[in-house]
Amino acid sequence: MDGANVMERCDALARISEEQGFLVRPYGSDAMREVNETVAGWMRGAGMGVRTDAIGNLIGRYEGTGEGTFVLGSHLDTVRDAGKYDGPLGVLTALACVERLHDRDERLPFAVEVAAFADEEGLRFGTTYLGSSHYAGAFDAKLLELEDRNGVTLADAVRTFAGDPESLAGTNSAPENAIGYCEVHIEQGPVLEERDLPVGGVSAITGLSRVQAGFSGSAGHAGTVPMEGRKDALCAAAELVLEAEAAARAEPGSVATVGEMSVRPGAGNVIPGNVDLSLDIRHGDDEVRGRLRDHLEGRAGEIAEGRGCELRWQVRQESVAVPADQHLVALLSCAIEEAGLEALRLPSGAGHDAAQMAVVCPVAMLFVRCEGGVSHNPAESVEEEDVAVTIDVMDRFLGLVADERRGR
Ligand code: HGY
Ligand code: MN
Ligand code: MN
Repeated sequence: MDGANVMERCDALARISEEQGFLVRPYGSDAMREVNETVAGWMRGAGMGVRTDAIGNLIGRYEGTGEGTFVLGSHLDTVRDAGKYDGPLGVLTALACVERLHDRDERLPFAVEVAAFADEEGLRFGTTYLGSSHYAGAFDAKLLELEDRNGVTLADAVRTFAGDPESLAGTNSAPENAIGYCEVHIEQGPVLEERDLPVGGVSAITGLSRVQAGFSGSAGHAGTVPMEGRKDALCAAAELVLEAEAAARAEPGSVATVGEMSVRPGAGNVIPGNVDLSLDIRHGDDEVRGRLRDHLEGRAGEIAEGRGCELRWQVRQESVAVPADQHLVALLSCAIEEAGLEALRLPSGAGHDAAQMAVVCPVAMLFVRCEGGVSHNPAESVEEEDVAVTIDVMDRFLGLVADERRGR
């Protein structure tokens, strides 16, 4: 299994989309079902046992000779108009490592599981880490009542796609004896390209808050209602968008993004009466992120009041910043150096399932250079030789973990 095969498989999965013309694979979609079936076939071909859990994560297991399980993986869901590699590259390079073991007829002193998580991006329900939160035993039952844009609850989506939603909280599908998790992921940033390095170890994963905000004002005739006294919900939302940008610019290391907005009733000659918008707030320090979130909630209230609108503010989900496990990162750095490369460590501004997996075991991540740092965009691209290096480093990394388990 080499870089070319992984690239071909990324191409194959990228052709499985819920909509024509661009790549989008939301939780619970037919496209997700189809990629799970496709990857399950590849897992079986690598001598793995395959199962899916109650939220729809696909899990392949390659037995070892001793106690314990090392988990690799990433997610198979995507954002809207996605690239080919965010998620699938991590699952497929993990599978490539198992295929190498299988081809060598080698068994490690622990089992290897490849977890292909069913929802990390949260495109459908505005949450994040849904799949890995159940796998790791941290699923929040309150999320079950969240509705997608068609009014379908997460509970119903789980029931249709995978299993019993009531069974998700308080249970996990991870192996009892997980000894560690390591996720390969495109960097989604410019650092490795700037340093001319194919891979790098991740030092920490940012914390993030996902908020659903909304303003309701008064819809009205665009031609007859004077500017004075309007309760224009879109102007209120626009003020908050710029406020979020200004506040994040003023707070070093923070980012704030409004990625989604819906305007109702949505007619050119009607003053918008109702607007919903998403707000994504991140920082490596949870305290700073909390202060920024609360500041923006306060400003949103002032904006609403000043414009005679009502404010809706719902924190959909938050995840704390997670440092990588120092020992695992040290082993990963050894593997990178054994491959003849500088072992750079860099923080992740993106969230990853590894942040959720830290609930259940020590975690590490290996970033792969991606062109221009571009991601969440169909222009996302990686070099085949960087993928080959990635598989080689991960193969070495598993060997180092195995040597440790054997007491070498
Ligand atoms: O939003 C993120 O950071 C990740 O792509 N889910
Ligand atoms: Mn991702
Ligand atoms: Mn992503």
